[in-house]
Amino acid sequence: MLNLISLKEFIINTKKDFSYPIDDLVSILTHIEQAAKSISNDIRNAGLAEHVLGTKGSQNIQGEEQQKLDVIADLVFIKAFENSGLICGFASEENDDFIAFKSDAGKNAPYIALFDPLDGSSNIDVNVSIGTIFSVYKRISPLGSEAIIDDMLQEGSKQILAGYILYGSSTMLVFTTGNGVNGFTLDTNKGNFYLSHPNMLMPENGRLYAMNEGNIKECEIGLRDYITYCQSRENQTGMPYSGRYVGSLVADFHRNLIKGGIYIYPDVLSAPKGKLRLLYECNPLAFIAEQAGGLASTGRKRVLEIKPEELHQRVPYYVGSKQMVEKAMSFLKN
Ligand code: FDP
Repeated sequence: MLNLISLKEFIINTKKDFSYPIDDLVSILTHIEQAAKSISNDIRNAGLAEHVLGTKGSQNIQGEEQQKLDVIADLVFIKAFENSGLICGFASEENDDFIAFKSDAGKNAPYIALFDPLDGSSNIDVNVSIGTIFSVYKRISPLGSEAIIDDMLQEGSKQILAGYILYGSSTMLVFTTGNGVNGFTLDTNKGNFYLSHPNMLMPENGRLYAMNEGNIKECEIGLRDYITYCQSRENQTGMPYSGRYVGSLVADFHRNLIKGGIYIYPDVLSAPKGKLRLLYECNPLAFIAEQAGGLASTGRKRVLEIKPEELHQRVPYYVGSKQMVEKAMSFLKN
């Protein structure tokens, strides 16, 4: 039996790497861990419980149909944080506006959290991998007051913690605090996450590309040329790359993190600014990608440098192995 290191042991052992109070990091991750276990449990038993599968009959602010599990996961995270004394404000793609926790514990909390509670929700009902994406920032409003919109609209480069939970063939928690990336697997018998993927590094190059190619005719010419290059023998492997698209960003990202590859969601006619949300999806995974040696770009600009203008802002997204993202960018016209 391996000598397993639990999530908590790992954080305490590496506390020198975190520039904020270590107790805060342990507590925030413990809250996320507890919530993730509860959501993972709901997902694993989804087909057997009436309240879990299917649509909720409502839409989020972006006009997307909400699944029951989207709403359940959102509430689980809000509840986890509202009286934690750690998080003063919470925003997610499921709510129109951010939530400022109004209790004394909320007003005196030093951090804010941004969540995509359940990413890849169109895969929920068909038993395909889905995920949660999160990021944490230090608040900029004064302690003792309610969180404000400026707390939420910070550049991704200011994240102090970002990660995801992948509800795949096993449940994994992967995160960074700015000192590399580590992955933990949920031991369902013990109910704990243990270090399974230490110091994750994304291969510099790869032969997998992930994109919804149904949109290819609606993309700019440079991207069409890049996909043709991927499918040709002109690339560094001398063989066509393999197309792999789960349609759950977390799952596609995780595979590329381990095997090398690129994920692309460009601006298309039906989504002129791209589909993915800067705050809840692109920034956290960009932080992880860069910490693992990869890159994240809009195709023209480093994602982590964008100053957000609104909560639900979308951007085109190219993320993955460094050389693949650079190559894709070289095909795009300025
Ligand atoms: P979903 O709409 O199912 O929640 O941003 C969300 C996302 O999934 C990503 O996880 C996924 O990569 C992408 O959208 C899928 O979009 P398409 O169906 O347009 O390919």
